Amino acid sequence: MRRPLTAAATALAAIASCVAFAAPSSAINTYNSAPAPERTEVGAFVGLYDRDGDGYLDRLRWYCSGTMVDDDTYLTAAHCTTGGLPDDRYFVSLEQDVQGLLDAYDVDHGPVPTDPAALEAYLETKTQYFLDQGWIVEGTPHQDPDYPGNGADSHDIGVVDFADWDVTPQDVWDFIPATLPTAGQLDELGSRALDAADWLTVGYGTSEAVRGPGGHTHPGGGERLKALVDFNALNPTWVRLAMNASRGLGGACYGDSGGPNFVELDGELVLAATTITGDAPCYATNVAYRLDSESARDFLEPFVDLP
Ligand SMILES: [Ca+2]
Ligand SMILES: [Ca+2]
Ligand SMILES: [Ca+2]
Repeated sequence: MRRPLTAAATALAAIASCVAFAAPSSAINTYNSAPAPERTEVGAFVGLYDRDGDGYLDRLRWYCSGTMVDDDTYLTAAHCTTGGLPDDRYFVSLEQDVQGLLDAYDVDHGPVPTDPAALEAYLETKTQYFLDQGWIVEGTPHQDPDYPGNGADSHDIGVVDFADWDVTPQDVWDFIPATLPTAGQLDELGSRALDAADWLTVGYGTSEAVRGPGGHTHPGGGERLKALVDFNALNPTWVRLAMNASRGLGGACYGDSGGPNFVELDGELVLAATTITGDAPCYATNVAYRLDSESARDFLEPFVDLP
């Protein structure tokens, strides 16, 4: 257990590693996964940011996942909302293939400039085009003030809020916000019922590790995919989910951070926990932050009506 599912210490470091690895194609793991066009409440977290800190914005890309939990609040991870610089801007896209849209723009409007000032101007024009097309909506990031917490509770929870913006995701896309759990709901259900239930992980992240001449890479990402996972264990703030290919399961990888892990209860999907970390090559385990805990609910309460 080691990897925040964007990557290391800050969102910017995480973004950087994603950029280095990403190439257009699919997301989540390649095994036992499928596109999820019906999961219209799940979106990509997109940033326009200064990756190298030279004062010029130099990247426009997705780097985490998340879920609309009401009309104007997108739930994600704190390690996705923190670490930016003052001029960075934050967006959510509920489009199915975000990477495809980003790539298509460059085909039509490129080549992408390399000079820092020209690149910043290009990316600002690209961002405005995406806003005008209704492919992204700009919002304000917030995170649990106790993040990064400690071993007992990482407090790795954040939101992008649109309450103070003229345009919200509900103005742009049709979606039904995800259902959050009630207080302590996973404890009340217990491990036996949780193991009997179906679990689904969704996100825009990269594929599992692929061996290459330079070591492991994680290709893909930027497209909304889903995969079945299986309940493994519950502790006070985490749900551990199995994602072994040999068991017919899929799973989450880099860029799926903040994305939903749904448990199906009485035919309804409940957003039980958000993807945070797992095993480095993305073959075995997804470790997700519980949303029915007191601390998660304390953080969410100002942003959304809790069940
Ligand atoms: Ca820069
Ligand atoms: Ca099971
Ligand atoms: Ca709200």
